Amino acid sequence: EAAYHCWLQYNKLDSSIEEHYQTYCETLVFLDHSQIIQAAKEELVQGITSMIHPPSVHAVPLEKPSIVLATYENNQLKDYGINTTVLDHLQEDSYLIQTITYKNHHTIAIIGKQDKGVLYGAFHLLRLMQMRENLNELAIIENPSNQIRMINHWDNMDGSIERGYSGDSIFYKDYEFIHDIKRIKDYARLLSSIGINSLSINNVNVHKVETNLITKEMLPSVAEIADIMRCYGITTYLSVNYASTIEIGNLPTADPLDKDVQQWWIEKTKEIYQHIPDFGGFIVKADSEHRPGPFTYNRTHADGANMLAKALEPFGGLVFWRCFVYNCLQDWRDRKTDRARAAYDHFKPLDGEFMDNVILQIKNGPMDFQVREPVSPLFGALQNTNHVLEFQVAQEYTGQQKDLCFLVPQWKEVLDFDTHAKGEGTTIKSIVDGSQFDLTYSGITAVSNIGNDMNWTGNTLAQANFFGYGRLIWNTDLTSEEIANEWVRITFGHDDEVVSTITKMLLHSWEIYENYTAPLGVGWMINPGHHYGPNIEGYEYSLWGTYHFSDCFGTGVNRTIKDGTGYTSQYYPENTSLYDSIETCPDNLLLFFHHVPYRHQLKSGKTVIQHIYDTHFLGVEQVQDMIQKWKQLEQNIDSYRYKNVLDRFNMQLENAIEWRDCINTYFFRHSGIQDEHSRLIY
Ligand code: BDP
Repeated sequence: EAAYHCWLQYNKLDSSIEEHYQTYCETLVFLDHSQIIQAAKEELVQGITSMIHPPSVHAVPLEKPSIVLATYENNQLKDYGINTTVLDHLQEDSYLIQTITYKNHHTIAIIGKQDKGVLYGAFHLLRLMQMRENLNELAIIENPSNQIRMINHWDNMDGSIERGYSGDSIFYKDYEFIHDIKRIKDYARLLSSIGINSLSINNVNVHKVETNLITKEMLPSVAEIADIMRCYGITTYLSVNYASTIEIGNLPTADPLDKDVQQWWIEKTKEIYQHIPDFGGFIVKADSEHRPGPFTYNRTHADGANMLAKALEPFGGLVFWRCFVYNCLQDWRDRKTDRARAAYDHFKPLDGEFMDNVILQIKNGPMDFQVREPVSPLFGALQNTNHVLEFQVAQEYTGQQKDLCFLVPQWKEVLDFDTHAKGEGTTIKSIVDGSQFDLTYSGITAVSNIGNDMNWTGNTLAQANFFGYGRLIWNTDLTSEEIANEWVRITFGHDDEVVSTITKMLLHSWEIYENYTAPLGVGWMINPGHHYGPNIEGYEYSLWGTYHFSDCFGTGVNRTIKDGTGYTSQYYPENTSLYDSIETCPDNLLLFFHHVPYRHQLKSGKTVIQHIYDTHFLGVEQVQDMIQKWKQLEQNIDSYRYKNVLDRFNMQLENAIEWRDCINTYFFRHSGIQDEHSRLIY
């Protein structure tokens, strides 16, 4: 089924283009050997066979047109006259693709700095062919923007996935490993085709059963997954329970300064590396949402993280320590305990106290993957601690892969945001790629959106988020348009109407989703627990710290310095004043930073209340419009994918209508202000 293959479609080419590609594709020459190069070989053979016809494969240079693949220190490259010195200063995952003449024959050379680069280059060439590009004058140098390009699974061993919207886990079922080697291998192919090089395979909320993943009973099965991932250049990680010493170690404590605790982790880590010699390390969610952590022992998060880092250090392992630490039992009447402040308040004072193999993992915003949030002020504030940015590819708060919400434009806004940490131009992307503060480890990670549904992502169009995430973090300068267009073409083919309709849908979908959900950056207003659909006051009087403070006079959260929570002071002065002043605060974040009367006038010229009404009516119309446009594609898309998406759109419409009606009615009745177009009645 086309849906299963996602963007690795490799459909038969038209004869005109086939002729052009055929010259090169008759012959493949692999000058080096490794497991990873073997994967590149399999992929090229598979791709070329199904697009054109089976190539012949060789291990020595041949005097005829060919595709030649090697790592850059291979001596035979001299004969080909290729200068590979540009790779000297590039990252280990970099590669070249060049069209050259070798003994009078047109040849395409794919040269990786290491074997991983060869594999990435092979996928790149296949993508060029899927895109129908001309191959005659290729001169490509690729060097990833980010060193760590990771995906975190939130899979549980019972088979469920926390915040999973595409079926169950591909790794576990009924507290056992599934051992579905074929599917895991296909997953690895998808991951490496977009440059992902790190994978954690279990939920950050590590419950009783998953705590056992680091025991001798289960490590062989973890190793089996790691073995597959390794062939695709992907390092495997596990989320661990901070209190493992108590849960499975028979110790009375998890105090990070306790000698027995330290020793237990040293032994345990040794054991893990016996099973998986290139094991990546641990992901840790500690002292967050009822997970255990060092606070219990009056220790800091640096104490906790460093204790694990010491155990991993001899093996080159890493600790990803999450900064999603806040009090989820806070007293909502105390407006000074603003949840948005929490990550910065906890971790900024510890900057510089972490070992070098600890990487702090920071969500893009200060709250929790809402449709609109400002950027976390920890970026730019941490200057002496390795860290990565965390996105959520799973659409927990953005429609749960029923509603269409292409998140690349949102991620781009985050990456392009200027923190001003070292003056103008200190963008988030230049911080998380490690260059601004010269970090040893840096990059981007994200919560996975895949499951065992036939099409991996529930809504087939949600494949675009998976693909887009990988492509964007590999090259943070790609535009949303480029990524969307590329994905549509290689996934659905080159029919003009299909390409233009789906590309436009993707590019507008975030804005559309925002239109009918929580307005102006205020967030939440979502059903507690499962987080789908509206519930305006669902969290308003709970302890989770996520409020909008709407009453009959106004709405929004006052996070200003003068009389609010003071959150705005966590930014560098340029952004503090931007957000602190109601005059300069951007409309789309107004209610995140300010409490305003309903008749407050936005920069758009509209009042807040009229903006709410208008966007909510508009959002529903936009969904209706997408459905109409989708229906026009029926003849041009295979029936599975057509129907899969149409079903989701119908659910989205129902959802959008419910949001519109709940939000508009709520604000109408609270404010008593009529819609200018009289669309509301009591
Ligand atoms: C929230 C999810 C929750 C996760 C938590 C986390 O609702 O299920 O456990 O984030 O990131 O978005 O740890």
